[in-house]
Amino acid sequence: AATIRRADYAPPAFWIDSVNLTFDLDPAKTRVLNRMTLRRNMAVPAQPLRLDGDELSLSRVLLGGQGCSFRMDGQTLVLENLPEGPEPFELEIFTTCCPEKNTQLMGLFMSGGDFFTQCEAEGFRRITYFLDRPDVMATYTVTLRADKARWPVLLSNGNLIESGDLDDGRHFAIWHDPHKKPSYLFAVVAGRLVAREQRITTRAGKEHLLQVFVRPGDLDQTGHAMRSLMAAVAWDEARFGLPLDLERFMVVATSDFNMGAMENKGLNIFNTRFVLAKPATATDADFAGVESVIGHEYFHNWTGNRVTCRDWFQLSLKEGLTVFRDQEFSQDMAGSESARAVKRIEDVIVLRAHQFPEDAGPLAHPVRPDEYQEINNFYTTTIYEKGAEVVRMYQTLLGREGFRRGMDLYFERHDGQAVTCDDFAQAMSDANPQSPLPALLPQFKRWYSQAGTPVVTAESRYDEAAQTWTLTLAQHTPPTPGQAVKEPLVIPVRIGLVGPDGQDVPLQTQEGQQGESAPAAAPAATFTALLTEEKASFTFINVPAGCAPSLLRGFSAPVRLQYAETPAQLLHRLAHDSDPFNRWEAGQTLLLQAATRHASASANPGEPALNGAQMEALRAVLRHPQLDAAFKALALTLPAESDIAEHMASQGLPVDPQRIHATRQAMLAQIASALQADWQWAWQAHQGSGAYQPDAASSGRRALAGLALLMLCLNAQATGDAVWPGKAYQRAKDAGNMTERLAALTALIHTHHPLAGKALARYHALFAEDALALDKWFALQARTPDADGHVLPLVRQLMQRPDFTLKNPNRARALIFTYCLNNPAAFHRADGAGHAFWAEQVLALDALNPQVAARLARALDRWATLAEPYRSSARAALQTVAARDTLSRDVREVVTRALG
Ligand code: DPP
Ligand code: ZN
Repeated sequence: AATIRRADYAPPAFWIDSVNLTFDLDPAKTRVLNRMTLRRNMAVPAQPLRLDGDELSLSRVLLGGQGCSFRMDGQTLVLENLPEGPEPFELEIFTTCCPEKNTQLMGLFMSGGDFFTQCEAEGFRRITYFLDRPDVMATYTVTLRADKARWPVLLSNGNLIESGDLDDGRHFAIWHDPHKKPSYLFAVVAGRLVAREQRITTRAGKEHLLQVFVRPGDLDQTGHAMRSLMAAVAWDEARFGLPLDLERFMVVATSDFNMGAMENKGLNIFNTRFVLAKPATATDADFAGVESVIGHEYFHNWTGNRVTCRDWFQLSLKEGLTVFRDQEFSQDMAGSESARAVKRIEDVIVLRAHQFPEDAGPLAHPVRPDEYQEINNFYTTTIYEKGAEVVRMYQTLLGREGFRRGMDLYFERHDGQAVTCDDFAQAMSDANPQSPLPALLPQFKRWYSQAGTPVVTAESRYDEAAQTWTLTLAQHTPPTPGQAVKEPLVIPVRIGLVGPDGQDVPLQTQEGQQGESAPAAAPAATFTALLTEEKASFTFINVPAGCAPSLLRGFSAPVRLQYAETPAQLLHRLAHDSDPFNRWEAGQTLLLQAATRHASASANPGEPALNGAQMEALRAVLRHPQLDAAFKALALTLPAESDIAEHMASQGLPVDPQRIHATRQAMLAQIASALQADWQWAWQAHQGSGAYQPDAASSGRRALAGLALLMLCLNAQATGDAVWPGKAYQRAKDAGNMTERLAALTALIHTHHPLAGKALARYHALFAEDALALDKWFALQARTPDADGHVLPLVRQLMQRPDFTLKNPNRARALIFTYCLNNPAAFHRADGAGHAFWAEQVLALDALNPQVAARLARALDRWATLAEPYRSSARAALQTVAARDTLSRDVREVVTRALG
């Protein structure tokens, strides 16, 4: 397949100013008439017009109303004899496409009998021939015609201009979008839908209509989405001065969708998973997911739509920035300082669980990639989550106000344009001439061009006589595919010192030091050191003896920190660190170190992983009178098996998924048993009362109670006690909300309790008609801890059910992805059967939906870190897939790079 390179970017040879589309919607054969006004881009040498197409049937092409000559170059429509001057000309193209056969879910497709579109990144070319690239921006007028009884609601971007009835029971609607937009933001929906509506008046005094469209039975599940949308509108105006620019803002839910949601101008299309929520079927995490994705897509209206990307290499320009914005939104919505910190911890957990492995693996790529074969493969956690961390570092360097000045300048300069990551960086820098950024900008921009997670090594030296403390920081970024040599980055490292009494020691530097403490004058508790060299030292004065350094507070940069902290210092910080992120991190480091020791080949598996002091420290957190339940739940949750695996891989240790699983289970059992009385207390003290609320405090309480129940059932599994499993069964049966029901079910399943089967059967009977609740039922089982290899046969058996289908991405993700990606010990089997299953499913999915198949293909990214025999069987499975000659470009690129 051809490699597309960022360096080859050239402006388009033509501009498209306006597009007038008419759709005759029909599942088997939809006719599309595309009338567009184009003009030559006189700034570039004359070239033929080359219009992108994909799986279209072409009927006719007219130039200025007349037949004209054209030719096909593969799927590309080429016109040579066009006006030579700059004057506009009109082109009409008639095509047809087949939505009901569109299992890729790109372009125009059917879901539940309704029509939807997905055009990002290159789906518009599956609707009509076009310059399907984001730097070609046009105004769109869209006429939709369809059977009125079957598709009573007809939607497109912008404002409804006219609608009415046609002959033969058909009707029409005409939509006009006044904002110029790239084709990837185009959308059409036609279906039997109902809407929750809300009129709002924004700060600017303008009135707007917000609508959330769903299928008729789902209206009672749209309240949370609407509240989240109203909150997002208010937040963007208050925090960034960015108002809603449309009379009407629509969100539509579909149950067949490749991604989470899509920010089409004024007509966001969402996976039902991120719209529908009611307490009976949605967990606290689902409620939080709806809020953050509604926020994310809404915030794209400015960061993505008003200012868009020049080319797809700049994807993080909109995605990294918009993830940063949705993270900030969710933090602000969470309220208290402690709830904000919990959100930050959760975001970092996601980054480390997904982005760090990507950055260390064969598909590592920079935040702004240099090349790709299939752009769909680059909607990655590096572009999104690492991109968001890069944006966050501007805020760390510039402060909130400086960051806001940068945003203001970015919009002042680039509103209505298609721009690059460089343009964003330049606006941040130019708006903050007094800050350290302008001098560091070229170096800071290496965050966009260099792949790989930097390793920051810290060395601490205390001089008791002089009362000085010197911290030496060094950075090193390991090589990644295609990038052998790395240059030093600009790394903001926020530093604190926890004194012997548990209080922060004020940090005073000697004069002439780089870096900045937050309020300039008084010595602050946290100092931001800017590491710009390969190695640098920072000295602080008036430091008493016995302090514990607290480094990279708030996770101030997306790096791996290596610091040989003593066990006593770790325990001290777990008890006292004023930075909640680092306090949590101290506990995780302790647990990760214990797990790594226990899981390594030389360890004695009979020995307990945690010692008495460590257990007491965990007990103190659990019983702490001031800490929030949400924080406690995070601090008492063991690192995932995949986190332990990555930690071991980063130290060059072979990854044995079976040993890691056994270690983690042993640690769970140890914590369950040693803290038994405390878990009982935690369960009882965190029961809810009153109606379900998804707020941070209530969710935290449920998280801790759920963890306690799991621990109590684990302990019961060891002792043979029947009381706690009985309680869990009752809860799984009677819970008033899904969070508690799922926690109870999980406790039964994870302890292999005989009641688990009965509880699962009840669950299925209760939710047989609810697709999202059923997805959880499949996922729960795919995540069962393996006992003698029983999970793979279970997964295969579940695939045979009439309510399983590979064609629905949510269902495939619930069962197959959960098994392959979230149950490592069941997946990496000694007999290789898990890997063979993976190969089978990647190939089956690839025939239906390459984009989804390519995601599943990523499950073996880290094969090279595995111990034998897992490593060989994983490679063999990759080779099986790679040997298929009919692979999509998507899967081909993933497996080729994985095999290196
Ligand atoms: N729909 C995806 C997102 O919002 C791609 N833009 O991130
Ligand atoms: Zn996005």
